[in-house]
Amino acid sequence: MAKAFSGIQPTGQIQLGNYIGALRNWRPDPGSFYCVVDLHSLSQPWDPKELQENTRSTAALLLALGLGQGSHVFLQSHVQEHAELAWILNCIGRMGELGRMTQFKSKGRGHQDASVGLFTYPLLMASDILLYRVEEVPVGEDQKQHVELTRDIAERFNSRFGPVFTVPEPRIAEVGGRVMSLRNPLEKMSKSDPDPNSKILLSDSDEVIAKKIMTAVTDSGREVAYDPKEKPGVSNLLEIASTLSGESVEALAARYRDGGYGAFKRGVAEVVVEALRPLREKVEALLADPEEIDRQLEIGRAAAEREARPMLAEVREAVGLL
Ligand code: AQP
Repeated sequence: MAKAFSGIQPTGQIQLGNYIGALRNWRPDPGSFYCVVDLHSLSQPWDPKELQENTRSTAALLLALGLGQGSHVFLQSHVQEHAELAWILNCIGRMGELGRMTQFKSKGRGHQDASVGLFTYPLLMASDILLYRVEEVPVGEDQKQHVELTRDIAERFNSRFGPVFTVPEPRIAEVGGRVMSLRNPLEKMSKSDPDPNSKILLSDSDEVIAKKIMTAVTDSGREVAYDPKEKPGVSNLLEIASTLSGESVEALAARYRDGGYGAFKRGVAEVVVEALRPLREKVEALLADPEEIDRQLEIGRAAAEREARPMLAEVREAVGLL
């Protein structure tokens, strides 16, 4: 049982890709830490009130998934060691390697008004991970490059100052590591996509989920087949249904092959609705009791600090801070 760390940004409401690519693979093992990375979400323009709401609802989701039992759930900004280690790692990371991060290239490069935080946030992410001496980081495919950067930073630090950090591995699901937009299956599904029909939110009602899937962009032809290159829209829906039902994409494709896209989409919608409903109901119940959310986050904060404090003290000593 490997110790794991992962985080999720409260940059909006959580979408199905976050769930399939990441949250579903977070295991409530002792010694694992899961975090709402609220500081990361300041790297893009934000509304303070919305940030508060999204932070609370994201925390409620992690708690509803049972990650506060066994493992620990907390808010990044509640544990100050993250920000301090981030500064030290900012002095270890290099401009060139951060400039190669594809997320920065797509969201920030060439934009003079992009925040400096958007450029340096992978080093805050490295700090999040390295504070907890974990072996694994379960993430979606889009975050793999940042975990690889974390490994490079940890190795560089260790070779310069001694064996302080555990070097973690990314853990990425074989199917569902990159769920695509329902409106453009060549782009990943994203919280911040302004088109509400591009993404399924975990808070969407049964009816809204079904409607979004029925209107998802599919491909030319009529045949349901798994072929991400030629049929990216259908293949995306097959992957979504497969991860949530446990049936292989091949078995699902065989079942719906000649029945037309309508019957296929109805089948996918049913799987998604049934998978998300119990989770949505648990989140709604928790959100009705914000004090309980705060109580559980406080327990998580204390557990996280017990790990992060001695780790940061070791780093400070290694780099020569008095
Ligand atoms: N479409 C996706 N398919 C599979 N995994 C995904 N993840 C995100 N989108 C998909 C994974 O979800 C975890 C949390 O993501 P994040 O909050 O750190 O930010 P992100 O990767 O930038 O996700 P979004 O939804 O696209 O947010 P915005 O719009 O704010 O940029 C990560 O493990 C991520 O890989």
